Order: sequence, then structure tokens, then C-alpha cells
Amino acid sequence: MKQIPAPLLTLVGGILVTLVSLWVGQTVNLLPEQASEQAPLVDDLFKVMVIIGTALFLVVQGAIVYAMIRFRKPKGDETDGPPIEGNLPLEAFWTAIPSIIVVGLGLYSVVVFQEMGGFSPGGHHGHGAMVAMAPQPSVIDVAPLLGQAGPREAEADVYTKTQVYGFGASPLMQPNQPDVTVNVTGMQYAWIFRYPETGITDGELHVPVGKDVQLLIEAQDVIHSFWVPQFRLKQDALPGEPAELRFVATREGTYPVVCAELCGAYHGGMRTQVIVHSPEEYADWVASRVAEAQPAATVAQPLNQATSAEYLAAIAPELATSPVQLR
Ligand SMILES: [Cu+2]
Repeated sequence: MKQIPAPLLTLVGGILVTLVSLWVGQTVNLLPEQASEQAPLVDDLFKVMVIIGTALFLVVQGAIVYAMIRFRKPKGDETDGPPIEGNLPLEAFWTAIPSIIVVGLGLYSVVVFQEMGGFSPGGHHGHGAMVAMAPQPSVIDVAPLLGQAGPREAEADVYTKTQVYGFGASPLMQPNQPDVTVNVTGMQYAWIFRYPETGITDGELHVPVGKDVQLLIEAQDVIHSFWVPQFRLKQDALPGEPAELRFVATREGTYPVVCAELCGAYHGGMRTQVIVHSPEEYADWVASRVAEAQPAATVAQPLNQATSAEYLAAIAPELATSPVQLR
């Protein structure tokens, strides 16, 4: 039988590896559903990495399996193999290929970062006043805010910061004002969301679908990180350094908000959720929360002078526990 020439074999092998890698990259989906405008950008980058990774895996593993079979020790042969050393073209080749891949992926990721608005942090200086969060001095101060808008809300706007780090609007959206702004505070071990336009405070993030949402994220104690896997967005929450995250949610639903920075003993429990509403549902939610806050605000006032026992008794129903347990 006539031997098939090596260049032809290499060519056929290369085509096969390319086709299989492209197929794997297109069909295998390891990521959760996409729920933001930025998500497809990240997933396309990930797809390219899966394609390249599959090709490298096939080539490297293929070479190992081929060598194991082709150069197998014959039975009874106890001699050493021939000493082989140095192959400049081969070494240049296997140095150049990874270099090209690394530089190429690096450039591509920079393009994705740019499209997501990563290079326009602090582009919203006009919103300095909304950054606006005084570090809350203690947990007990924050507890009533979990339930309803508190008197601290008005005071909060006094604190302004101009420097904002993080993902701003993409360059295309840069001149646009966000539709919804939310001040996000990370603390051991919870997230607090405050809506400066309406005075709503909540332990869950509610946003309307298809609207431009701006989060101004800060931490109260240690470094946390706000992460929504379905949005493909993550932003560190730093004490004293407000960071921005701007996104458009594209799919209604409930998605996890996870703290992605080891922040203490209960870091693993620092989770809440983001609820993406239809615009009507969102308007209903805002209306119901604003209505709820009215009577609550009048009750909150005398609590300022209450003893701690009275105070805890008053907020106990919201915490779904008894005052005895709280003490
Ligand atoms: Cu945390």
C-alpha cells in the first residue's frame, strides 16, 4: 500500500480539528442564560476561547496518543531511545502560536471591554450628587432601611463624590441619561438598594426590562463585589470609592446577585436577587413601595427616641422574628 504523504495528512487533520472545534464552540453552552445587553459580547469572546481551547486540546492530546501508539516500545526491547535535542523551527512554531493566540485574545477582550463601556468610567459627573452615600455607622442604623425608606435618605444626598470607577455606558450610549439610578451598598453580609428618585429602599434589586439602569456601588465595611452571572457583569464594591455599573436588562425574570469577593465568615451567604420586571410591573412595584413607605415613615420618627427594646419590638414583624430572639 502506498504511504499517504505527511503534508496531506497534516492538512486533513488540520481541517478536521478546525471543523470539530468550530462545532464544539457553537453548540456547547456552558454559561447561564443571557439577560443583559452586554451578555452576548462576553459570550462571543468566551465562544472564541472555547474554539481555540478545543483545537489546542485536540492537537496536544492527539500528538500524545499518536506518539504512544507509533513509538511504542517493541516487546523485549530494553534499550534507550535515540537522544533527540533541539529543533529550531519546531520551537519557534510552538512559541509563536501561543503568543499570537494570547495577544489576539487580549486585543479582542479590550474591544469587548470598550463596547461594554469599560473605558468610560466617571463619564457621568453630572450624577455626582446621586452617588451620595454616607457610610452607615452601624448595622442597627441600616436595619429599618431594609423595610422602608428612612429619614437618612434625604441626608444621604449631602455627600457627593465626583470620581466614579467602573463600567459606564458604552460609547454609543454615553450622552444618554440613565432611566433608573440605584445606589447599591454592600455590607457584611447583605446588599441594600436605594432608589434616590423615589426614596425606596429594598434588599432586592428591582429593574425594568429594556431600560438603561445605572448602579452606583459602594461598600460600607470591607471590599465586596456585585455580580449577576446572567448579566455577565461584576463590579467591586469599595468602601469610600463609588463604582459605576450600567446595563440594560433584556429578559424578564429573577436572577441571583452574588457577592464575588471574599468578605468575611458569611461571605457565602451574601446573596440576594435582581428582579427584572416588565415596565408595567415595575411601575406597579414602585407605586406599591412608595405607598407602603408613607405610613411607615411616620412610625419611624418616634423610634429615634425609643429604647433599644422598643425599637426592636417595632421592627420585629418586618424581620419575621420575635423581639426576644433579637435580643
Ligand atoms: Cu461580600
